[in-house]
Amino acid sequence: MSKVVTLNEFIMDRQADFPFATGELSRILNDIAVASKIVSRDVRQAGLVDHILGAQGNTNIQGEEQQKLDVVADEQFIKAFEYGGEICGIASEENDDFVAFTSESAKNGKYVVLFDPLDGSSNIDVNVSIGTIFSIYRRISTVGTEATLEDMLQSGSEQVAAGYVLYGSSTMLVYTTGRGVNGFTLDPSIGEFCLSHRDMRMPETGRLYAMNEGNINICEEGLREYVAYCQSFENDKGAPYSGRYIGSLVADFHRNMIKGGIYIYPDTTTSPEGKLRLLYECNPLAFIAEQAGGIASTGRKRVMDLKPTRLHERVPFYIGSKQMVEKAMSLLK
Ligand code: P6P
Repeated sequence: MSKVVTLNEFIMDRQADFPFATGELSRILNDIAVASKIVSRDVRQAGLVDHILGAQGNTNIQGEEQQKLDVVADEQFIKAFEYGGEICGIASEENDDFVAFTSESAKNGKYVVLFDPLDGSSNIDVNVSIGTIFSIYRRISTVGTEATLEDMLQSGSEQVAAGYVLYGSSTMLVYTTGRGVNGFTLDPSIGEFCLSHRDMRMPETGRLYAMNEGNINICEEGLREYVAYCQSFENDKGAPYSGRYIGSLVADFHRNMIKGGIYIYPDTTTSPEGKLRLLYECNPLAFIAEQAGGIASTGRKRVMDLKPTRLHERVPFYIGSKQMVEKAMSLLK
């Protein structure tokens, strides 16, 4: 039986992977891990504790009804970042504007974190897996001052680390610092994230496609052609693919990381920019996908090349196994 490697041990062993300074990534990822354990505890009690279940009664900037757990998770991560000492500011799906921390300690932080604290939260009440997605950048503004909007609007190619937490049948934390992707499973009996998926690689191809086909008549013709290809006997497998759409991005993405597949959320006539947010959903997953050998595109452009102009801007999203995304893109052209 091999030795259990905890997240902290792994990061310390790989300190050289994060060239900016020893210990900084450890502290940031540790802050994320601690907040994730708290959110995992709350998610697993959601059905029991009435202060958690159900809607908060507000709507966020996305116009989406905020679930109580959204707010709890958002507050947990912001608290972890604000007092962790490395982060000078954050942007979150749940907050209309970015947050520049004001303490002297935080203003000396060298990094910003953009995150979706609980993506797929509409699934909470039906007990379907949900997730946290995060993206870490070095700040552009001067250390010792308050974070600026410019710090938040960086291209995905500038990310120094990115990851997700999946609150599924087990709670997993998966991250990259640009040197491969590694996955850790929370062992509740010891409260530690333990290395369970070393050097994750996304299969080059697969036969699972994830898309809300309710959009099939309001998306572009090329995508309809691709879905027909997936469903035909004349595709690269000689048999129809399987449709698998959980309606929870992190769960759909993680499945494709393991089994191979493609996730598509296109632009439609009703949502011309698509639905998913560039900064804290598409860019972090794009970093992970590329590090694992996959592709992340808007259907025409590499997601991580885009220059963001707004905190909550949305983009069409095609992400997954290299050959599957390339095939979809070829039909879009
Ligand atoms: P639809 C959840 O709100 C989310 O952002 C992703 O997690 C998920 O893949 C998608 O939206 C589901 O959207 O329009 O298919 O319900």
